[in-house]
Amino acid sequence: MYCSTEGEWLVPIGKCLCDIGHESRGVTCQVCRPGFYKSSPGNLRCSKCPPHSHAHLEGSAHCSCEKNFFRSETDPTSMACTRPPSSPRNVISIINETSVILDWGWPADSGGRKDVTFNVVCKRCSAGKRQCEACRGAVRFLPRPTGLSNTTVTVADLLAHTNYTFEIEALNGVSPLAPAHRQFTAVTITTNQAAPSPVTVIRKDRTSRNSISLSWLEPERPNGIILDYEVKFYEKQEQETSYTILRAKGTNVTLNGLKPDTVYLLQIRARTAAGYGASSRKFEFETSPDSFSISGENSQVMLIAISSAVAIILLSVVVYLLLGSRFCGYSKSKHPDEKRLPFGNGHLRLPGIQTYVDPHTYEDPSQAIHEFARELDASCIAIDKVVGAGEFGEVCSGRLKQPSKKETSVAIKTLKAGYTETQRRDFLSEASIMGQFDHPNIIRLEGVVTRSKPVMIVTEYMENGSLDSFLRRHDAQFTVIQLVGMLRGIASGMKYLSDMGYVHRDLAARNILVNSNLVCKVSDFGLSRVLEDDPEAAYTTRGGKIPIRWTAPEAIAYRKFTSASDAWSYGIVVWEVMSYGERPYWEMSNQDVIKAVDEGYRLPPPMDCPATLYQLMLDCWQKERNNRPKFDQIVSILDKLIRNPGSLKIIANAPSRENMLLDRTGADITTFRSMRDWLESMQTLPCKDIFNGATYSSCNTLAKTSAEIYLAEVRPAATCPEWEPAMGITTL
Ligand code: ACK
Repeated sequence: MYCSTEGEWLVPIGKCLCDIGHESRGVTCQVCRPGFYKSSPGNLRCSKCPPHSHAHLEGSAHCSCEKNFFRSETDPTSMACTRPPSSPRNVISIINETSVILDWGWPADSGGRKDVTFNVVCKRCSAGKRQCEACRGAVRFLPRPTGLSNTTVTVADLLAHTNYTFEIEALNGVSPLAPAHRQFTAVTITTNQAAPSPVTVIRKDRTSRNSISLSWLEPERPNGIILDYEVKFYEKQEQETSYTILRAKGTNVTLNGLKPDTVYLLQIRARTAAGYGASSRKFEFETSPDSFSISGENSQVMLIAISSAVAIILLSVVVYLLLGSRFCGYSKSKHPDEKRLPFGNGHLRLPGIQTYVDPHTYEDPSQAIHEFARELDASCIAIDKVVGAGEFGEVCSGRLKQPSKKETSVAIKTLKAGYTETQRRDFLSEASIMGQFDHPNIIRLEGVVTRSKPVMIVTEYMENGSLDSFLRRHDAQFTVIQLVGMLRGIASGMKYLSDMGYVHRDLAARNILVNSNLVCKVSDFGLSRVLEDDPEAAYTTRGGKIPIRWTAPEAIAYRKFTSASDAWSYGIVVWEVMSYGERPYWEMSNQDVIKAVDEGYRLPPPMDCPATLYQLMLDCWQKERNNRPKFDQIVSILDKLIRNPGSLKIIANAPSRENMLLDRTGADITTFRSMRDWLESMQTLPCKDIFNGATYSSCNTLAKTSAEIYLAEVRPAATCPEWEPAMGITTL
């Protein structure tokens, strides 16, 4: 008996409890058998050790974890032992100038836990050196670099033209217990060139009646070597109707020939090889009302009291000489690069904007090839194996080792023996075209071998080969964001080509190559293709035929190939990607495809295709080519989708995947029907009668919802007003 707090005797009641590691058997307690445990006193039975743990001894209070399995401090003893997750999979990087979106797949093995998070480590690696250093400076991670629960992160404010390696590490609650087993996947990227950031600090050094001297600080992020600055100025009261542009090599300039006592507005922008950066804000300056020169805002104003006319003249002479000698350094006469370009209202075509040169315009084709492609010594190339058959010969993989350069993997297109001079010229024309391009989403030409045989075109090697077969091999294995990332890359490459004035004419998934980082690059820059009459043999690239299923109606009908017809083909590529390499229009004949498309039918959405992406396809397939989105708009739409993954959640599923076409001929025809029905009926009845059908209301509802998201969140309505009325959203 023992005493209570109230001073009364307490009589213990109840019964005996079995100790930890023991269970009650009748009136006795027995030890837990090996493989069983009991972690608290009581009369419960011993429990079997949870998965990945063991208890070799009898009477165990808990089970120990197997090798490489762990229990975190907060895990109950009844929980299975777990291990760190495996590394993230399928990392893709979408580079946009100096930022990169990294997206990856969930680890194959989460280690038996649900608390998986990701950390991203940024390292900067110099090309020559093996070692990388942690990224310094103002690199920004959105939303953050560590503890990410989503499988995507944006890294911004990187340096231009720089190699970075990102280690994406998967962690869970037991990862801190196994620090030696970091499970990460590394991806190495090279940032693109980027235009310089704006000039933010401009200082007025001196003003006179007719001139102003200015200096400014280099932009905070030059992103390359600044070639020159453009200084644009105009009288404030003229409101930019007439302006003058000066180009300056350094960070100062003198504006001469100004009106006295007049307010001028001025903007400066820097130029690098990547083009012009954004203009600075407008700075306001005023010339002096009289012949005195006054030092600038930030310098001390010196007002000299001059009592006699002689003194004024003397001072003016001195100041004139001083300014004159200082300004000479920046004057036109001493700087031939600083040109004065007065313009009225019109536009000014500034240097630095590159356009594509058709190699066929060269009288001598060998001149074009040597202008745009580097001649390689055949001894620098080692061929490893044949990877495919090109139109002119085999395509091989191999290695290129140029003097004082690192060995790189390359693809080698060969020209088969016995070629004619025309075949040789046609074969090499692809290199003349490719050699003019420099973009991360365009296949890069390493060089050509023309002075020995076999004649070869050497390009960067793309480990995953053509996009169509790659997707077929990996059916349903990527996240939507990964697919959109690939599409973004293709659109970015196409934007570059259209900016260069190059029309591809054969954009299709088979002509996109994929590297080991899932970066997609546009390839196949052959000769222009011409439609021939035989509709059944419509596609052999160099045989003068065109790929009907990928080609816009106006290009088929009257060979109107433009960047807008490339946009149509891009819509077909989006369909191919979202259907993992399905053949557009399935087994329909080319003639039937031409007829169906002409009558307003369009491919239906692939299975599980986000409504927003399907809307993009429909926009690319607008009959009126001017209503199709431009590639810069496509890139920005896809960027918005990537940044706003919620916009990909509504699925535009057709009732069934196969043999369905979507009629877009009129606003009242809004249903899906089987293609067989459709083909049969087309021969007998007007389509409209046939298609006024049963599934209208559900499809229409879906169309409305997806269209709302698309309009509200994705499509840049403000920048492309021509999209609005003719979008065909109500006809989905
Ligand atoms: O799908 P693939 O393996 O990828 O088969 C075709 C084949 O050659 C005929 O075009 C492959 N191929 C073409 N260019 C390259 C390249 N730059 N890197 C890797 N494979 C390539 C293509």
